[in-house]
Amino acid sequence: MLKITSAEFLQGVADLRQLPKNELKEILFIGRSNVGKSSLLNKICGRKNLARSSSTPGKTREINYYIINNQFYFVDLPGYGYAKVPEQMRAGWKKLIEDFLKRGSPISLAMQLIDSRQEPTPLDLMMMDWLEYYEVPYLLVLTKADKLPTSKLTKQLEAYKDRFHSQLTNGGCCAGIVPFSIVDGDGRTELLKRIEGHFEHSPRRKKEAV
Ligand SMILES: Nc1nc2c(ncn2[C@@H]2O[C@H](COP(=O)(O)OP(=O)(O)OP(=O)(O)O)[C@@H](O)[C@H]2O)c(=O)[nH]1
Ligand SMILES: [Mg+2]
Repeated sequence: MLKITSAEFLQGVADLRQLPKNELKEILFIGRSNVGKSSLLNKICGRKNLARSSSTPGKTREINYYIINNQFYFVDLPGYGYAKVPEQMRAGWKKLIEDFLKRGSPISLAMQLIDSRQEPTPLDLMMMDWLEYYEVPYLLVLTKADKLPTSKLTKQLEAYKDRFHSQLTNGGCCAGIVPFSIVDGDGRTELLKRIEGHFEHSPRRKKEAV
């Protein structure tokens, strides 16, 4: 299993011209505001305040690069779906994220986070469509799993598996669905194993937008 020995914030990117010069493999973290992205990053790195987590949604505005073990990047994408964000900013977000995904090869795996108590939002579904289109392997991570009783969590997992059956099979890009909780650490080992597994895959090819 992957062991994280060092994790440092490297830089925030608001424009793709600012991407780190040193191109290393990337693991992406994607999800709507407040879904628990920063908390998950901190938990899997075993750090308290690597990524700022807060109860105020919409804090993360840039693509944040963290360098892990001096070998690869964890990339925290800006949260979406925050109601108070002006329309112009929303359009900017879309372009930034789509251009980011288009780059192809460095992305090894994406974690698409969804609150385990909720259905995917239209923006979550759009994100998943992009990941499928750009052929990015991804995991659906159901966050805040501690907030559901075990029986409900099991049901929710089954519902997600049914709903995203075609993405999970037949050449779809979804590599699995993993419940996660920062409270009991559920899912941490699984994610570390999956990350390690995906580093061994060959790079993706670049694809043009339609
Ligand atoms: N109970 C519980 N609370 C969680 C969990 N993960 C995150 N939270 C809480 O959810 C809130 C939002 O978490 P963040 O990690 O800041 O969410 P984010 O997705 O980074 O949000 P933005 O950066 O604003 O987009 C915080 O109050 C966290 O403490 C979890 O697994 N269980
Ligand atoms: Mg955050």
